[in-house]
Amino acid sequence: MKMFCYQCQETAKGTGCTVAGVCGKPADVANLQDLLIYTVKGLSIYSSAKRQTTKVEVEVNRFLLESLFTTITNANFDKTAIIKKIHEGVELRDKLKVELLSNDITPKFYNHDAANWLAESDEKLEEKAENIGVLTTQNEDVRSLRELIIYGVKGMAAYAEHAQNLGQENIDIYSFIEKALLATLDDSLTTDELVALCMETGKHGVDVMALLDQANTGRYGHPEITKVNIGVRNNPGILISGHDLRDLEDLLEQTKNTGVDVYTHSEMLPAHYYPFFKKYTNFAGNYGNAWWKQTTEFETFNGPILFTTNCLVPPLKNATYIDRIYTTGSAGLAGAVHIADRKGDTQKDFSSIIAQAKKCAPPIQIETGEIVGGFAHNQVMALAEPVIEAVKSGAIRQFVVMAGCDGRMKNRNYYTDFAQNLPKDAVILTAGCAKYRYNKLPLGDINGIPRVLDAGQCNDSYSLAVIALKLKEAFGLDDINKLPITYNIAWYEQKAVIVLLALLHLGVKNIHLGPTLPAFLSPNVAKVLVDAFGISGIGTAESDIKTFFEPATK
Ligand code: FSO
Ligand code: SF4
Repeated sequence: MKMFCYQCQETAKGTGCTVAGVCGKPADVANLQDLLIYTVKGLSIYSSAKRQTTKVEVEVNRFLLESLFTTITNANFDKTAIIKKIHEGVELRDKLKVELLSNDITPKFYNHDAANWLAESDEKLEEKAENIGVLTTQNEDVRSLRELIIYGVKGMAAYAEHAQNLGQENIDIYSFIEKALLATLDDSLTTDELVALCMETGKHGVDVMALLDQANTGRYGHPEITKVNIGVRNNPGILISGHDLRDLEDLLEQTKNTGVDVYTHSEMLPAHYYPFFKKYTNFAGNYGNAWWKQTTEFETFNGPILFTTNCLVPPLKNATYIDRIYTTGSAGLAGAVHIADRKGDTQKDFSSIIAQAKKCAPPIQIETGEIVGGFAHNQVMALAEPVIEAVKSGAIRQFVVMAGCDGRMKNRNYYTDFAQNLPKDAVILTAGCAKYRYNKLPLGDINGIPRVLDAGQCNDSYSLAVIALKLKEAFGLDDINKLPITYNIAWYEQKAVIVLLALLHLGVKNIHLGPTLPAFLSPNVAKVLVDAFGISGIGTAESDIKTFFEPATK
């Protein structure tokens, strides 16, 4: 076994990647990512102790988030960048250690290896990386719960980083991340205590998504119903992917009047729904589909592609676009140019991307038409009256939340079949890249309300929760589960884990999770989730539609 990773839905054989990642992550990078997590745990030993009495340095907070985000599936494949981060983390840890110990503060776990190991050389570092991974926790239930917490915290860090980039912070999120990471070093915790911590992770998941929602809408306005063009224009273009809206803002500012158009890919599509970005006349539309189709879509795009976050797929051997890939923030790929972070509140410098774009041919058209979206909480609530009326009159029988992620596996055709065959009086609520499985189908509308309501990116699942809570109020119900809403969620990586934990925290029951249940759930932990929350997997589209709609047809 060269590595062990089972953090995403596409993990090898549904049990774990042990030789190389199905995602393209080589064993050495996987092990170094484990060591980066270990480094953040070591840093947290000191930063959490300091945080109890005083403010912690901005660079420590930034490091916490960036490092966790860097290890999310499909974010960073650059070994050199990860090694650099580990050194940076050990240095930050040792600085805090000297400071605290000189003030006679000896934090809990100060004698743990994570608090003291030394990164003597890159070679030693790789050796170390092989010995601190997931499997060092022997008990499979404890391991399962520890990893569930870590993956939740990774998702939390991703959302907190986007908010941080927009100048919004919540110190409680940093404290909780540290607490959660330290809990995974604590052999005295019982499985019950770890389950409780998973639920607490969900609570902070709600908080971080609320924070990001506030940061996004505060700066860019509330998403509104928008038609997004999926064809192309005649100018050269830059394709921007990932989730970071601040990066998009900088790029649009710098491409203004340059003759270069900007297109969104995958999870950047919902940026079109924000009023702020509509003033950019070179913001041309959305090109392509969900992340995993990039290996063909980047060939025909012709221009540079900027990754602000995951999901990045390492280009295939015969790919022609590697020299057109740029990464920034937590994203990284060996061989691609990495655009440095902004200093303070200044813009990032995207001039090299724009210069390359000018020399490229315009994108080749692969689709024509429009997608409609922008149904985040504010917009849906503006339509509350007709929506409530449609439910009361029976025109809308049920909502189905189909938020989450898309992925490569063939069995995800289930979601297209499911959407296509839903009864005509059902409306889909969605967020995240899962929508690409059905957002171009002619599903029509009910009394003018589209049958696919897209709230935005995966973090905008928060919007769906807000909508559910408001509908609960409007219908005078005492339980969110009494609403005519079914949850059929598709997951892929760790942001979906925090979204799931957040929904559980909000009391949502009977969520169907597919296309397969996480490999990191041990049978006992899975049983806890089934017993307490009624979580289940999926069947066939036909049988699930029958089950979901049975109570209403009886
Ligand atoms: Fe998708 Fe990738 Fe947004 Fe994820 S592009 S899979 S859950 O990064 O974060 O929905
Ligand atoms: Fe495997 Fe997923 Fe981990 Fe990649 S992220 S190594 S595919 S489990």
